[in-house]
Amino acid sequence: MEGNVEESSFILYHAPGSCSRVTLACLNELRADCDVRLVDLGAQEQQSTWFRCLNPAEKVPVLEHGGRVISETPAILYYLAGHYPALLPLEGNRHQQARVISVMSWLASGVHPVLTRIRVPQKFGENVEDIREKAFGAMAKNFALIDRHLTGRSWYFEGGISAVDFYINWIWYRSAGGGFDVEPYAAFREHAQRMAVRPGVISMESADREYAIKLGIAV
Ligand SMILES: N[C@@H](CCC(=O)N[C@@H](CS)C(=O)NCC(=O)O)C(=O)O
Repeated sequence: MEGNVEESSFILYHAPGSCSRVTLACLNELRADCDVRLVDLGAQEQQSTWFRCLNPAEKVPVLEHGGRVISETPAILYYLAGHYPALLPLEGNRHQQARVISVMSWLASGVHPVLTRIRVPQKFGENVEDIREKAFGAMAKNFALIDRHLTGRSWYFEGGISAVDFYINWIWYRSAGGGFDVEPYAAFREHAQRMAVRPGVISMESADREYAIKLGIAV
């Protein structure tokens, strides 16, 4: 049952280092009232009964708001934009709105799974080196597309910084940390430099270091 949605604060189920950093950084940038609940992926807490009740797909992030539960990063960002319109440029016509959904869907379904193969290739087979090599090749194509799009612009969409900038920034950070060579992508690198000084990113990174310490893991 839904509580008083408008007066409720957000609850984010988050795992340090994971894609829930995108939502966390956005919430921090917006200075939204948010309670973070940690999910220990290393201890398979995403498979626990309590977490499965929130998300049977066993994935973070999950956002709870006034009793409403939302999973999947694009859906969460879309929901948050209903409360914070500056988060996504959704005020245009149906085609412009579809473009925003299209980019987020591509990041979630076309780019993130490649990143998972770079970071945890052992999930996908025994020939770990081969899986990583192929994923590096696929990620190079994704980076080239993002880099080309960012060339000559500061942010992904013309109107200014949006949730998509936080989303691609997480992909940059996780790819670089996973050994992918980010150097050839100058426009994307400059974007990462701009993102590194955003208040939402700075506070998210500092909080996430603390969360990781709490769970005894490295991010
Ligand atoms: N499509 C989902 C993917 C979420 C996802 O893959 N989350 C990872 C962390 S980055 C996770 O919870 N993994 C736990 C598992 O696979 O067991 C989204 O965009 O939110």
